[in-house]
Amino acid sequence: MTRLSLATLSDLSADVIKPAYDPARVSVGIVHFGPGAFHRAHQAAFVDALLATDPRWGICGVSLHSKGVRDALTPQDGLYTLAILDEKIEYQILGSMREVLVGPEDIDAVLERLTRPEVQIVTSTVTEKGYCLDPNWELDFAHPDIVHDLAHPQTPKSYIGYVAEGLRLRYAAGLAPFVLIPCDNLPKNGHRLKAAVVAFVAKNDAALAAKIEADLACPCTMVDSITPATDDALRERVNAAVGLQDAWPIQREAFTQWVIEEHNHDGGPDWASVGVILTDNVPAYERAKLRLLNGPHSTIAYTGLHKGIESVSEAMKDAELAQLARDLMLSDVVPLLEAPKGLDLNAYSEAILKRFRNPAIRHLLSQIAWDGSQKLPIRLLSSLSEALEKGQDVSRFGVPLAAWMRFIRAKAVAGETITDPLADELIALGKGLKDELSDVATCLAYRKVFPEALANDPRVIAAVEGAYQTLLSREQVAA
Ligand code: CS2
Repeated sequence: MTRLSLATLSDLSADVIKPAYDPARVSVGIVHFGPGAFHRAHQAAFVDALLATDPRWGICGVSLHSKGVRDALTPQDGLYTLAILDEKIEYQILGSMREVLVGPEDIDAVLERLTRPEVQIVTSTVTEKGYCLDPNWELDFAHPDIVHDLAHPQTPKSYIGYVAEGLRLRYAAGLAPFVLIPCDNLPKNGHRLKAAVVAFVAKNDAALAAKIEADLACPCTMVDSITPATDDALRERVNAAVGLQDAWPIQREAFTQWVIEEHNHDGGPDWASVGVILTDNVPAYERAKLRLLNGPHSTIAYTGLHKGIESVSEAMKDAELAQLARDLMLSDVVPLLEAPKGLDLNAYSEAILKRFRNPAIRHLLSQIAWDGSQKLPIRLLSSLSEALEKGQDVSRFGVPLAAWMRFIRAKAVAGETITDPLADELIALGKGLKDELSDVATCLAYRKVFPEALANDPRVIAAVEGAYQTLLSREQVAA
């Protein structure tokens, strides 16, 4: 089968949506760290729409660890297929990713891109752990990559190290800083990223840190689109539909949302023209999304895996899990939130539940279960703390927490590992559990996930113990 590329664009099946511009004439104006599935399905699609009228915003993707994206996309001239799998199925070729670099192999090239005058925006989807923050959301100076980058700032490994060195070089060249737009599911992502960069730079150069503090625009964002990882089934389906071979197509639902805090960027892209919401109230959107979508997502992931269920839409067919997700949203979380202007949180929750039921998408619970130590505090524990403050009943919050504890235990017993930056410690924790109620205290004492005040609250202990007991009894029945 012929490979997708600029030269073969005209061989695509007739109903495939093609770029509305000539990708060869696009210049790179954005450097993006972490060109994984989410970025390529979400931000790269907004940029693709932008390129139809403004060719300055092509993306240079930078992978910090793996070569896979570069190796797949370079022979395709950066082109790939976005499969939109929903009530309507659509295949669209995106051309916004103009090149892909691999940090460890191309440090100089990455730094060169960051110091081009026409590169005005740096974005990231490096996941929660890529920001190298500690549990207080401050830069973790003990993180091995940060230790390395402070000692060798000109050959960075971390995202923070690249941004810091890029900014230093820009100031040295008399250029204005780029606008830095983080796109990860992290509350107040812009504020936290900027604080981390300033703290990093301050270690070596206080004057430069002060300049960055004063000049750098680093808006907060909320990003949303369900994007399951690519598998062979998707590759086969896409190749058959588009009529060319694509080594790394991407899939997502039709819904996509990007909210960016208003910020100064003279001559920047007209984001609003492609449907990006610019607002001064990102926190309200971000809290609603993290707690009403991601919190229930993680809840369904751990409870669903415990029941032997594989995907979100299957889990939503399980009456108990569907009810759990709905009750958590509508009864426990909605009362804690302030709605962004014009958004009805009950309708928003119902729309999320409908997205979870989307039968055209197979979103694996095992994928959502990745990085639980990073996700649970953001998605669930923040709501739990506020529910405690308000004196709300917190028993339902015990269910995902207990299920996560059993997930770790199951992996440890099976001799498997988990995808989590704290995997080794968590597997050791799992091995030490005894399959009895005392496990709850052992897990709640794990300070990298559970803050002391929360872990010692009798209402939390009771909620988690109650849920844990139920899971243990089910396992006994199943055995
Ligand atoms: C999911 C998210 O994998 C996960 O943890 O909860 O990737 C989720 O699908 C997106 O945030 C939706 O916008």
